[in-house]
Amino acid sequence: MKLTTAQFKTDYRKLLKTLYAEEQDELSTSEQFLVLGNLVRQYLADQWQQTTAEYNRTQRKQVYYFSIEFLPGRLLESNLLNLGILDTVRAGSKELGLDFDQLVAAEPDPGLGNGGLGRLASCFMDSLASMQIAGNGNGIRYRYGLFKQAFINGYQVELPDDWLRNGNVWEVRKESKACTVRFGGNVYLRRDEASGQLVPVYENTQDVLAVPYDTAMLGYHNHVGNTMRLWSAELPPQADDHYYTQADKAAVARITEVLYPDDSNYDGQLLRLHQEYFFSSAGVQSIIRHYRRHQQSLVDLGRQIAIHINDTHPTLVIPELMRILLDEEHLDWSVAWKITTQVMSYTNHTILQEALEKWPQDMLARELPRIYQIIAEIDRRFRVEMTPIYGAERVQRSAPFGDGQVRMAYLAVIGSHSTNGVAKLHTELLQRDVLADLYAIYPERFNNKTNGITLRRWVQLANEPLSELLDQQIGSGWRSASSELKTVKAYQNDPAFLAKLAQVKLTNKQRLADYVAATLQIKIDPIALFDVQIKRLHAYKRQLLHVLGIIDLYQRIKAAPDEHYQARVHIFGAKAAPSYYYAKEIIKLINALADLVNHDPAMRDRLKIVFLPNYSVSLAEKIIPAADIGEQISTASKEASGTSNMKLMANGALALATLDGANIEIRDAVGADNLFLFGLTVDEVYAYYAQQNYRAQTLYDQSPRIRRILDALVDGTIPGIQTEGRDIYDSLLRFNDDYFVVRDLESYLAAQAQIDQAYQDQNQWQQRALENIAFAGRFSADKTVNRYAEDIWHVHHQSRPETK
Ligand code: 4GP
Repeated sequence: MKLTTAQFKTDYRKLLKTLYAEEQDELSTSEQFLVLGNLVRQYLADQWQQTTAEYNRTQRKQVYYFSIEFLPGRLLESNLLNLGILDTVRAGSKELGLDFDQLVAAEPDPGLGNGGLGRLASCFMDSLASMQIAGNGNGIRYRYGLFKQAFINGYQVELPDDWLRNGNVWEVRKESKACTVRFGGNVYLRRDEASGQLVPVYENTQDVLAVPYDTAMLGYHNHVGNTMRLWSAELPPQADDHYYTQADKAAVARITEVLYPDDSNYDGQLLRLHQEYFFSSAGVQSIIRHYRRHQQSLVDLGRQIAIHINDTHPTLVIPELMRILLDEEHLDWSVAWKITTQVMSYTNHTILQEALEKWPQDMLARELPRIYQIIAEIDRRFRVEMTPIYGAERVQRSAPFGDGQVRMAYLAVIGSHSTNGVAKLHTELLQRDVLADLYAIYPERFNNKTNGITLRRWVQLANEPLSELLDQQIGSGWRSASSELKTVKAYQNDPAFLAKLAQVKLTNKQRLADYVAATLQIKIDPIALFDVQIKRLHAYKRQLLHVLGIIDLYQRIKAAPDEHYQARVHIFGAKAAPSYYYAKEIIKLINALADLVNHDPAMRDRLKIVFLPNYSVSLAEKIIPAADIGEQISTASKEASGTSNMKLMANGALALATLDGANIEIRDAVGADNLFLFGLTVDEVYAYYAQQNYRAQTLYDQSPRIRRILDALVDGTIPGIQTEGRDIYDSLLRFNDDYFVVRDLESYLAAQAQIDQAYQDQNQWQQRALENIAFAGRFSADKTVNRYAEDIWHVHHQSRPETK
């Protein structure tokens, strides 16, 4: 859009007066943010309204991306960037005497997700709009986000994340578009006298009103404003014959009160089931209602809408759509089923057994009786159809019902036309292992869609110094067409350019160092190598391996203080699920080690450990541009894809990585010389499983170095971890190290030694960083959503947005 600084200033002053009727300097930073946010809301309104109107007018096929988590990050800057007025507003703010960076920081960062899965959903929202795909988000408006993490005495404590405290400038409440979602009660089918059709009769249900809150998702310089719709649970309006009490109100509000704080882990609680059905049902109802307003026949539904199931949490959209088509639209089962499978598609995000959702059949029958009946019929028909072809055993292993439970991933595969994994290796493992029986039955449904990230947020916004350097060197075309990043490779032998690249990294490291000094009072030197691991705390992601590597370095410096060591700062960001005891012990270990190392004069200028609390999208934006090394060190096979690996490479960090998830594809893109690989391969891990011949204790007995490192957990080297140190030590030796930490330790240390060596030659290091940046376009979410659009959703898209 077009905006002059003068116009912006006038608009800001006017709105400030309307909203607060006060002088500018009376407002707090947070209030100033609210004025600016509201103003940007006004600026984007045209674009948003016109897109919605255009979708209604042209009846383009719509994609609905259902996800129980979204992690959009702060929206002020990204909306300004997408509108093309970031520089103008920044300059105007300055002239108004506002501290723009402070206003940006005053925006709450919506923590409506745990990690990769939720952030991927938001990267996709951004790319859908930028690729001009008619894509809508559908999720839950949690009153409280994921907890705020603080450390007390090195232990994680969880504080409420009251992100809506000052309201949310970006959302619009649309009570007129509310839906009713039914829980519990009894249901039976009765033949309607007049029409002769079977209709369900519900008794004693608990009805909950789902109220949507819409947020605009803007495309980059293309005048598109898509919508992310988040649902909030409320009581239905008071009826004459029924009164609700305060307690009723609180019970209903609980459904959307708080996000389940668990990543890659399944927690089969009733409230979670309610959340899942709540947003699935409300979403599908509103889609069909909207569709019905514009279309006569439902037979075309599969050509007009696509519903995407992001992990199994929204799988109940399948029986819910069947319910509407059968009970309300009176279609035959076979017609309804054909439409449903045509509409639905599913992404799996993890192969961890503990993360595969299964609901007890009796719980589902009690809580959602009609939905249960429909799933039972899906199960019955699946068995009838497949048993003669595939045999009873395979069908029993892969049907929706099994062991008294409803297996949600199986239901998702059976009730949709597409199932995808999120990296090549992950998709292979789904086919070979986790979903092998269903793959044998429906091979044509399986496909891979390697994850991607939006470079707009993760480079343009997070790393302005790099963006400006790229503009100078290769022009700004890369900002809308990420494949143009490749052209920067032409400068890999240009020492002047490499020096500038090094300077950019240093600037970012200084910025992070300032932030660390201000928040943690730890002084770190930007000249040191910054080695970063940022992700949820989980045993399979192996933060422990990283910690053991640091213990090794600490011990080596202690033993030979006069040697030369590459100065290092190890940076962590990680939340642990509140009930994940082991993960919390690792947090305590990291903090205790940090305490020891950061106060030891022998470590000064050589080794520092920084554990930044409350890892979030906005913290990631600070850390990633400053990283020299990004650790992606999961046990091979366990990390479905990873996405911080892509963000880090795009910012010129080199990966220290196992051959897991998308790391393999990153290696293929940049070449094995431009990252540091180590550790067991998937085949080796699977061979250990098959032969059951892994013994961590033997490795400990054989290697003095491993012994010295592990002993530090229990011999008092690190003060304050008597319990934690012992538990972790036991997990490795007594309980035989589920994630092969000990097995990979020496190979990890060797890779770290290579890194130290490589870092000495800064020219070559920058060449490698350049190579990573140049190939980051391959992992642009724009490309990923285009592949979804073509192969799965079959929707019209534009592969290159017009730039205005
Ligand atoms: C994550 C996977 O662990 C990660 O490898 C992947 O990159 C990400 O999804 C996006 O596909 N899974 C979760 C989860 O966040 O809750 O299962």
